[in-house]
Amino acid sequence: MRLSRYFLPVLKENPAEAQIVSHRYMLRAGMIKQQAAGIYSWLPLGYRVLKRIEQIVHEEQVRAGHIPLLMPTLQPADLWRESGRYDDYGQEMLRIKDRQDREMLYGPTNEEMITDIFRSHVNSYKDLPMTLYHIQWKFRDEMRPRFGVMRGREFLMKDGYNFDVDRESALHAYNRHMVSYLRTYERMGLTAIPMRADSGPIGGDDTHEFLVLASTGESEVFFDSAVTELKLGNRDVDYDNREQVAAVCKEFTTLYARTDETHDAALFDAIPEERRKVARGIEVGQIFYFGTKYSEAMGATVVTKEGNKVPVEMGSHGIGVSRLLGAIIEASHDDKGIIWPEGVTPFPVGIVNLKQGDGAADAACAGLEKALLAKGLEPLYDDRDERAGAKFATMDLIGLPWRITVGPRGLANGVVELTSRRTGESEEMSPEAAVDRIAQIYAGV
Ligand code: 5CA
Repeated sequence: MRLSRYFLPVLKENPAEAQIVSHRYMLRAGMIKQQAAGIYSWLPLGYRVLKRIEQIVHEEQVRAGHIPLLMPTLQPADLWRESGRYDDYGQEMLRIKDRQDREMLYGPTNEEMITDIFRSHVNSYKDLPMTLYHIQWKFRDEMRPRFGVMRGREFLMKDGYNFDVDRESALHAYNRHMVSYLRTYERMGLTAIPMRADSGPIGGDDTHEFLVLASTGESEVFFDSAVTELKLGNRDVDYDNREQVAAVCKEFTTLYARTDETHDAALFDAIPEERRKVARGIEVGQIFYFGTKYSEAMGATVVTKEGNKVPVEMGSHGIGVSRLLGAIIEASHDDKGIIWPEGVTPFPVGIVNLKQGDGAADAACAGLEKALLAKGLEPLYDDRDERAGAKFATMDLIGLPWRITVGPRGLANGVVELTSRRTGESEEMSPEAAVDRIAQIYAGV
């Protein structure tokens, strides 16, 4: 993509309405535009990151054996009357009437609708286990939408729902989600700690929230600092192997880590003092096991192997897809701008032409662009007729992890400069070597 032809409306000034760094940088980097309180347009750069995050979420859900589908944003009120949540949900639910005076709502979550789909088509243990998920816009009329996409009213969520014949299988589905989430967040360059939490309006006994530590987080959290050292890494997890999946969950949930809702001072005080941490965190996901809460209310049953008709066991599992952009920026930035982890960056590399209009520099940039594209890596090429300083400032603000700088002086010696956004370190090399290095870096992402 050439910057002269792109739509990247960067702002020079800090927007007054942004109180936290991620919101400020998302506005300044031209990623989003507010259309109403808590409702945003996703401008091209923001949209690219959103799609990257969605892609990672999809890949890890499919890897865990979960099946994508798509449910609508608008739902009939009658479904929610069946579960009793139409009245319980209160003012957070946006209620709408269509021209026939039928009561509808903009879905804040989809337990009722997925249970309806299930009961219409499935009735035997032979079709289980089954986990269906979608990535779809939700609406919650939050009392205080704030911090940009972090607490929106309209926001993108991945929500998945497991259906199992018995409690043990449903707990395996819960564990499977936990492991798939750990992998998902790690691929985005995040450490998200599963913490025992409260189930709120979704209901159920077992629930964990995934928290990214950040001083601007909305939740107060209490944990053993050793929990931040745990990494899933590249280990090969067989999602059908219940013991193996349970062992990973045990590893990640044994050390003390809780939100303020479930905090237990006595247990916390038992941790060695130097490892006892109180901090703030951003909730980027939550998993729930609630058994037969919805299936009983809505008549979703299956016939077991023994021939008994039982309500199906369920849980639901959410990832805050749009919120993740804010969380990643909170965790990865400096005073010049965003620093995208390679896994989610909108473009893998930027090319800065120091002397637009210089024959050799223009040709070298075009050559780099072509060579990178041939390797499936689309660069953002700053081909504007601007000062070098302005070009560097834009690249630093939008946070591409790598930059190739091309100028007549270097080219006279056969070299360009490759710079890491994170460390600021630069290295001179031939254009071919720079392309190979970038390809190598992204081969493992
Ligand atoms: N049905 C369940 C799981 S599928 C559910 O709705 N869970 S939730 O309420 O915890 O939401 C899932 C995730 O969506 C949260 O962990 C959070 O990351 C994100 N989320 C919730 N509310 C908002 C909001 N107002 N703005 C942005 N993201 C949000």
